[in-house]
Amino acid sequence: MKSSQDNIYATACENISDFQFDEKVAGVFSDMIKRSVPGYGQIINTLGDFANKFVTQDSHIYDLGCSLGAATLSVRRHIKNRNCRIIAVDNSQSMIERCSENLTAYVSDTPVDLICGDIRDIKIENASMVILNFTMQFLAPNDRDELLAKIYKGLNPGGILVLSEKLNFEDDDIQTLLYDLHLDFKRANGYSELEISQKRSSLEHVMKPDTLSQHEQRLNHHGFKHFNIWFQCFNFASMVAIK
Ligand code: GEK
Repeated sequence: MKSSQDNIYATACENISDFQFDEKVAGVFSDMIKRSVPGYGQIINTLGDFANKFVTQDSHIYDLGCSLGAATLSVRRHIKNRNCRIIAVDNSQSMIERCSENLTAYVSDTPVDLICGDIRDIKIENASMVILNFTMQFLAPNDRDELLAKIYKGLNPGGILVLSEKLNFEDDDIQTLLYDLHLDFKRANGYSELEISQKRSSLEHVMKPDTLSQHEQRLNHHGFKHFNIWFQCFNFASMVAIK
């Protein structure tokens, strides 16, 4: 996947507007997410391993908030069973256009329905795997319950939800420690103090992380029988919940 270097926040802006997944962001997204989310590459690769274990014949796989299609491509490479269909959804037209190009660059027997739409409006049915890879944190907190209820209903018994999110922590010292380690990660990846602080302002009203226990309680409440965190680096985590 080719991508230009992210320097969106490199020059000082007087008014920082709320972060949007627009054409500018879509054009640098691959670089942005790798330099901003610790463990992103490992999570993407492991989604393929989960697909290998959980995707069943004649079932659907949903990639909700698919961006440029990294998770869809990883899953599609690993599906062993026949007659599956991936439904990849994003409400950014710029992301969907680039995602479509990325998907057509590879040959596969598994069809992908690429939908430009809101994940809150998508019907989920006959699913053996649902992926929310750093997407739910962008939904209004009040909409998260309804989305998880719909996902639980649409999953087949034994189906898996992989939920990756930035986390908050109840313990203030841990919050500060892991937050600071993440800032160091961004600095080590070449982001300046100005870029870091302007991006933080742009995300302030747009991305609302939950704590691990909020996730666990919500997933339990909606009926998921098995839950655990399978990956964590600083304040970024990926969780699994099985129906
Ligand atoms: C990856 N999963 O590379 N409906 C549809 N799409 C949405 C909505 C919504 N309500 N809200 C946000 N998005 C990807 C990375 S990025 C995470 C996911 C990040 C989309 C939004 O347009 C964006 O493409 C994606 O969710 C979040 O594995 O940037 O930190």
